[in-house]
This record gives sequence, C-alpha cells and structure tokens, in this order.
Amino acid sequence: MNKQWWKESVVYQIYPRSFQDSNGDGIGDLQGIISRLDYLELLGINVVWLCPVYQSPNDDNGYDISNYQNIMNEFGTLADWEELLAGLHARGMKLIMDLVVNHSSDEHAWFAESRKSPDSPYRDYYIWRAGKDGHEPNNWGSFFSGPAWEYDAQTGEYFLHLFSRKQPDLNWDNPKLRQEIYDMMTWWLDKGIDGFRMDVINLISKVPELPNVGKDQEDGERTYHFGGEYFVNGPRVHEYIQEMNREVLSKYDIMTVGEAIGVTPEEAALYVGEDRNELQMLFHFELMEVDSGPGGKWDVQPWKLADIKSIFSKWQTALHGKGWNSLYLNNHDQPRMLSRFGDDKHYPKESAKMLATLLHTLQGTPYIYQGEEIGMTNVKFDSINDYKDIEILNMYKEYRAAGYAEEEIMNSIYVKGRDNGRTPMQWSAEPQAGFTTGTPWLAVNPNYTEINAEQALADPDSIFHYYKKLIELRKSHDIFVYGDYAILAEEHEQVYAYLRTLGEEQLLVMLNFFGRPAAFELPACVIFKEKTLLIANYGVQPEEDIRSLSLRPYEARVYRLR
Ligand code: ISL
Ligand code: CA
Repeated sequence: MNKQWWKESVVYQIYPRSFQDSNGDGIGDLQGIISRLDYLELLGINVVWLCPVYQSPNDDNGYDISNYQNIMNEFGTLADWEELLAGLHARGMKLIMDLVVNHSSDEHAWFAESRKSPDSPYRDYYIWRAGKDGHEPNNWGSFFSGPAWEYDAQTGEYFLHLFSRKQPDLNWDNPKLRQEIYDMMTWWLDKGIDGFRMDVINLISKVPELPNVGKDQEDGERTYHFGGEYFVNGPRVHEYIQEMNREVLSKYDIMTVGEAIGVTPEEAALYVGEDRNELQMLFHFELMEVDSGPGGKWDVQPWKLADIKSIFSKWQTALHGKGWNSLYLNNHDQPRMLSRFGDDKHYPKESAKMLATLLHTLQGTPYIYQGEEIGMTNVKFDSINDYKDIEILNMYKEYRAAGYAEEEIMNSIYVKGRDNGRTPMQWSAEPQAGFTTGTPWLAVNPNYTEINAEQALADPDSIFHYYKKLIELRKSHDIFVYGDYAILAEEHEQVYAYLRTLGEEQLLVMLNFFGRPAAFELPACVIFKEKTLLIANYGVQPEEDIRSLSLRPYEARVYRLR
C-alpha cells in the first residue's frame, strides 16, 4: 500500500461567504474563519478546502474570478489570508485553495483586453466565434440555462461561456494562457498552500470545431442542448493536466482533487491513476444524480439504495490499488446530505451519524462540508426572492417561461437548489445563528435555534462528537484508510454492509438506510474469533450475537474482527 498524508486526511470544506462574518456586513470573511480555527482543530480535521476567495464581481459567488492573485474585498486582504494560512499551519492543519481555470470573470483584465479587438494579443485567451445565420455559433446550452454563447457588440462576435455569461471560458489550446495559469498556481504554492481543488477541470479542452449537438435546428425556434460530448474529457485534457503536473504540481508535496462532471471510474483512472502524473483524486457526480429523472437535475425522483450501493462498490473496486477516491455526499452545490439521504425530521441524529459512518469507513479521503458535522438541513424559503444562487434564479425564469407551475418549480428548488447548502453556518441560538450581527446575505435556516454548534459541543451524544470520534478512529487505524473493500449481502433492500480487510484484521460495517428496523443475517463467509465494537449510533450490548440481528432505524455499527 502506497501511504500518503492526503489519503490519511479528513478534509473540511469552507464556503467563506456563509461560514462566519466578523464585521457585521452579513458576509462571511477571512477573519471570521480565523476566529473559528479552534473549532476545526477540535473536530480533528487535517485539511481545509477554501472555496474561492479571490477578487470577483460575485456573479457566481467567487467562481467568477477577476483577479487570481488577490483577495475579494468583502472577505478581507492578502494579509488576512496569510494570517489564516499561518493559523492553520500552527495547528497542524493544511490549506487547499480552489482553482477555477475553466473560465474567468468577464471583468478579468484578460477578458477586458480580449474583447477589444480580434487582433488583441489576448483575443485567444478566450473562445470567440462568428455567429451563424444570425444565431449563436452552435446550439450548446449553458449549465445555468440559456445559450452557452454571448454576443459582444464591440467586435460583432460571440464568446463561449459554459456557465454564466459573466464566466467566459478560457482557451486552454493557447499555450500563453496555460503558462499564465501555471505561473499563478506557482505563486500560490510558493506562499505555502498545500494543494488545489480544481473546478470543473475535466471541461477545459473543447473539440476545436465546436460542433452542434444533435441535428441542426434550421427550422423554428432555436433550442439549446448539453454539449458535453464536445467538452467533457475533451481531446487534449490529459495532455494539459500532465503538462500542469510537470510544470507545477510535481514540484511540491501537495494534494490535488479535481471536480469532474460526468466521469466513469474508467475515465477517472486516467486522471488519478498513480502512474498517470495528473491528479490524486476526483469528485465524480454519480451519487449526485441518483435522485434525478430523465429531465435532469430538477426532475426530482426518489433514490434507490441499490444504486447507492452499486455506485460506491463500483468506485471502491475500480480505483483500488490504482488511484484514490474522494468521499462526499454534499458540498456548496448540493442539497444537505441529511435532508437528501437521511431523515431530517424523524431521525436527524441517527441518520446523520449513519451517513457519516459510511463516508468515514470507505476507502478514500472524506470531505466534510461545513455544517454537515452538526446536522444542518435543507431550507424552504417562501419566495423565489429569498434565493440568491444564479443557477436557481435562471432556472426559475426558464421554467416559468416554459409554463411550469410555481409550486412545482419551488418544490424542485427545495429539494435540489444550491442555496440549501449555502445558508449561514449555525453557530449558536443567538440572533442570526451567531453568524453575523448584521443582516446575512442569505437568510439563516430558522431551525438554528435547535441545530447549532454551541448545542452540539455541549451534548456528548451529538453528531459533532460522533464525527470527532470517527475522525480519531481513522487516524489511529490504518485499516480505515487502506483496507480493501468487499460488499456483503448486496441484495439486502434496507442494509448496506461491507467488510474492509487489511492483513489479519477486518472491519465490519453495517448501516440501516431506513427509518424502520431491518433484520440482518451476517453472511457465512464472514468468519472471526473476536469482535470489538468501535463505534455505533445506538447503545449496543458488547456480548450481543451479531450473526443475526435487528438493526434499529438508521442504525450504524462498526466492528473490528479478528
Ligand atoms: O451541479 C451543477 C450542475 O447543475 C452545478 O451546481 C455546478 O455548476 C457544477 O457542479 C460545477 O460546479 C463548479 O463550477 C461552477 C460553480 O458554480 C460551482 O459552484 C462549482 O463547484 C462554475 O464555476
Ligand atoms: Ca464580513
């Protein structure tokens, strides 16, 4: 087994805008994060992934960067950032930064130059094309609704934007642009950061002809389609990431994780294979799609345990000994995992702990998203006006225009909207959950009076303390990190159970995914002389026979077998 610090780490993701406000303007900031470092240290995490803190007009909350080498005014200064880095390092924690280089902001100096003239030396930093018959150059749609092209009157051409019109795609086929990015990455690494999370990194290479998706829409109104076949894992993506690795990443002892929309485990192995010299981990999206119907993200369907099991099993097996998994069930783009995969009404504590047990007992590096460790939930605002996310607001307009009922749209937003994960961190039962003394940029979830960190710290049986214990177990037992994985009783309709094996030792994990008891027979192939209970979310009699048992609602148990 190839031991690495980043395999043994637990990562905590911070969405700075919503973590802690220090000056009462309602926006989380760097000094706010600094004031909470003791909390992170207590939890026991090793690495902080900081979502973008660079200068940005905030069309997409920092994922539209206008200056990669400075800090957003609302968040503080470079000096504050240095203080944060030093504070983390002093406590033995590391920092990874978000790298958003599929696109920049349209307010970046490169784009300001680029749009001036077709002869600008920066023209080719972005993807410009002439229109076709008074239409966009092709029929690709943006991830955030509408076309993926914006007409720019100054030169009479269109530029490509896979995300918002204020996020023009960078042209990775231009070696000068690539060098600028590598220099910028080096600048941050030389400041002492410990790695990068790379935003939609598998979209950076586009098929140069930028072909239409499906048939040309000659007649009638133009419609826009997902053009993924021409930019997901595009033709030169591995060449570019290998170059980035050679020029930058390989020179440092760092951690890298790429966000990769639409990758299979086979494709993932090309990015994270240990012999590939690219990245170390990916965030894949298969689990994030288990509750989507044929209509896509907003077409909400119930998930099936069989799908969850088969997706985890597939990835655990495919990357074993070859690459490394990242383990997550929510982030700043996703609904809260407790509301999505657990039961936030009847069994919040039990189900949050059960899901945590899953994430911390598989092979891979677990990622905790802020608030997950205290059981934060989805939110339901009455009006669309209370929402702030560009994806939600654009989708709302599009679906309204297409004639969908208000109620149906709001329901999709309640279940899937990104603002579910972006409501302010709930620190205490004080006004605004202790997040701000002012008016928060996005309203606090009204359940903060019951669900908050202060309460969680005071209750020894809280979700927080359970996370802390899981993290300690992972740190003190190699088998949690390196053990190999075998699913048990695959067909069981209610229970997800598996074995992890390392040398003579085994871990037995049993998880009831539902709010009703589940009878479970341990398969005969599991043989042991001794068993020790390492962690559970209910009281368990140590002498209990585990060959045949009834698991309580959302019960989770982890045994060490010898
Ligand atoms: O899941 C999604 C598709 O509907 C989106 O929420 C998301 O845009 C996608 O997962 C890509 O995410 C990343 O890049 C975006 C940014 O808005 C997200 O916050 C980021 O994580 C563009 O930079
Ligand atoms: Ca602030």
